[in-house]
Amino acid sequence: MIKKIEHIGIAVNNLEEATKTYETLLNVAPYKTETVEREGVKTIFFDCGESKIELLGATREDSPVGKYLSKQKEGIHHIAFYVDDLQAEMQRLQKEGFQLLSEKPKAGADGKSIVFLHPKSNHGVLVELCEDQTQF
Ligand code: CMX
Repeated sequence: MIKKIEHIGIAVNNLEEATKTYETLLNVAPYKTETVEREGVKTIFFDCGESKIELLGATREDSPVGKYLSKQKEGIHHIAFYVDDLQAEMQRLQKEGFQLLSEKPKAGADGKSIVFLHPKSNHGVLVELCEDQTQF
């Protein structure tokens, strides 16, 4: 079951500048910085009530965020939903015809197991499903 919006991912060209902007906007300092080499991304997390804001900067041009920034302007890159049972949600959505971008959950940033759904399945929005990391 989907429980809440866990975070909104925002792709930015300059992480340092964007961090200052969001620090001022949210009036809070980031609680975490993490690089996920496999995804070619550096992330900065801000607490935002029940949800979080994740700033995403590319560490490689050929990474998903690098490609996104080369094709589109910076902005909202994905919405992440927190689920209580990732495997069950994956099976449910696959049966419903959604395109999952990996067969198994992967280790994501901020201690989460994650799976993405292709934006074409969701009317142009890249969706992430996540749960607290249980493996890896
Ligand atoms: N939001 C909405 N649309 C997107 C998108 C995004 N974030 N990224 C790509 N697209 C669109 C493109 O504009 C393009 O649309 P058109 O066909 O209309 O031009 C289409 O998707 C391209 O799809 P594709 O050819 O299948 O694939 P790409 O090589 O562009 O890759 C995607 C797109 C979503 C499959 C890839 O980015 C991916 O696997 N993402 C999941 C992993 C990820 O994003 N990791 C970074 C975040 C990690 C983290 O949060 O820690």
